[in-house]
Amino acid sequence: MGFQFSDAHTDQYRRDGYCKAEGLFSPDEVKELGAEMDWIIEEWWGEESIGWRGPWRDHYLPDGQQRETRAVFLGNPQFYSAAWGRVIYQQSLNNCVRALVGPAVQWHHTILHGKPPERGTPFPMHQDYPFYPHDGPDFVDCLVHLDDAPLESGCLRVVPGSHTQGPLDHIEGDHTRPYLPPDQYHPDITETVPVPAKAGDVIFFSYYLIHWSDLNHSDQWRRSVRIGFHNAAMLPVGHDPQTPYHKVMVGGLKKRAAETKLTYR
Ligand SMILES: O=C(O)CCC(=O)C(=O)O
Repeated sequence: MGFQFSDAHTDQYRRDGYCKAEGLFSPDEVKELGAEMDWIIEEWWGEESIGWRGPWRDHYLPDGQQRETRAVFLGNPQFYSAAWGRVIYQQSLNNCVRALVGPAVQWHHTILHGKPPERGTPFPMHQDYPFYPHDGPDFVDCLVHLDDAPLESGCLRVVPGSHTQGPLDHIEGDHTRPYLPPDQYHPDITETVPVPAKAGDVIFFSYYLIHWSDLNHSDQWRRSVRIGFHNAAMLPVGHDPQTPYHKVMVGGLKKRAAETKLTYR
């Protein structure tokens, strides 16, 4: 029968902006996906990264350690592994996503955030909205855990209910990844709730939810993969309505809005 999403999950998502589906991926699925992700990293990933760049590092890391963090970010694993392609259509994941954002759903992105042991990068407080702004609220990020993510591994931390504020002003620019102004939003002054997880768990969160995560202090990797989906009626902000928006449908049918009809040329 597989994993069942309950009303309690959807109620929490609407109220708090997030919920966790425990064991949504079986141990066998996690094993296959984890092994294929490791293969992709080994085969394709070449660049040592410190993680997100920007002045936020001065506010989240001790003196002298601002550039000592490490991260593996890898986008679009479905370009290299069929198992990762199948994930975006996986029935139990799909059922949850449709319960949260509606029956017609488009896949938007898949990206690995790998935090190595001891110095896996933190993420500053932010919403995901400024990274991929769309014209509505029904955009859900799904954090698929390939490893256990206890507190000390730098698990996700959230501000419950913060999604109701909609998009907030972030510090943005060529010099930084978007982050919330630390004089208003910072772990020292803003109460957050940790959401530890086990391998196979998926945390669903609204792209309006304020969240962050700390350094990985543990001696284990913390690999999680964020998969973004949105209601198919939503378009990226600034999109030319005459141009079709080609993103993969993973649930239901996409209605045509202002776009012109397709023509063979
Ligand atoms: O999983 C984490 O450590 C944080 C990830 C995050 O901030 C994001 O996916 O936007």
